[in-house]
Amino acid sequence: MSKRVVSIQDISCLGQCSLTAALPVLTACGVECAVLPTALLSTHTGPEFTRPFVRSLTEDLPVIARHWAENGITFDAIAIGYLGSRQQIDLVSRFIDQFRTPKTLVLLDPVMADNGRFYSGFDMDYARSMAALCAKCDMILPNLTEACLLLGAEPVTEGYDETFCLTLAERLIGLGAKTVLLTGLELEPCTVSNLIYDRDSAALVSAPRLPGRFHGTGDLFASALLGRLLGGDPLPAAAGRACQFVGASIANTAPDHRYGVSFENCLNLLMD
Ligand code: PXL
Repeated sequence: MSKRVVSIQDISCLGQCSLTAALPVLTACGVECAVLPTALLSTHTGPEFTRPFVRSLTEDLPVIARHWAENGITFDAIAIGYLGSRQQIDLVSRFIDQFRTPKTLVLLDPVMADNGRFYSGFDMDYARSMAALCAKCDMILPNLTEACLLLGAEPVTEGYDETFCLTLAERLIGLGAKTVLLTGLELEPCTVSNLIYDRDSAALVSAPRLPGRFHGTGDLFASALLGRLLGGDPLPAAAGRACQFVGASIANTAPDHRYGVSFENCLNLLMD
């Protein structure tokens, strides 16, 4: 029987990110993907587009959750991505309390910043609420900027080394998550590394860094990682497979396609 995940994040109608990435990726991994859309946006908020139309679905989240609870629905995993407000963080926190069972894996990508800066609409108050949500999660997947902001520190973007990342990961474990996966690190030239860290072990999963900056790769990585984990891969293998999938998707993207990556022809890499 396939596993069931609920993916909690916005639906950007166009943009190859958030739910339009999670649904196909988790499905390719053989996982049933239910969705709890937190907002409807005409596109993502990246600089490739003008300001998008946004309809918040905040009020609808508890109604949907209540209906699921009424029908006895449970989830093997709860995957949290881009959220729009501190109120939504609180609602997601309650959703975890309502739906977590002893076997549920709760995975949080604290999407709010990259390259040393908050994305549009986020600030330190939001980062503090996100840090509190980490305590309820089994695994968190911040990039380096998000990791610093979760800890209330100035974002670091260059001149760091593995020791610095290990210290950061140790401090993030202090927020309460069992496993930290620090994504998108540049520890060597032309290489992208992910640091997997928990109380007992630390491992680096690395791949060649492809030139350019691409939107939505973090969302694709998070869903591929979760899909492979639920498919039975051990964490380092799942991270390796997710890295390979994202790398191939970037390589498959035409240079003039700026707003996302063309991952569709690479989904086969995630299948058994
Ligand atoms: O890819 C992360 C993401 C998801 N959803 C929306 C975004 C972003 C990043 O900017 O704007 C709406």
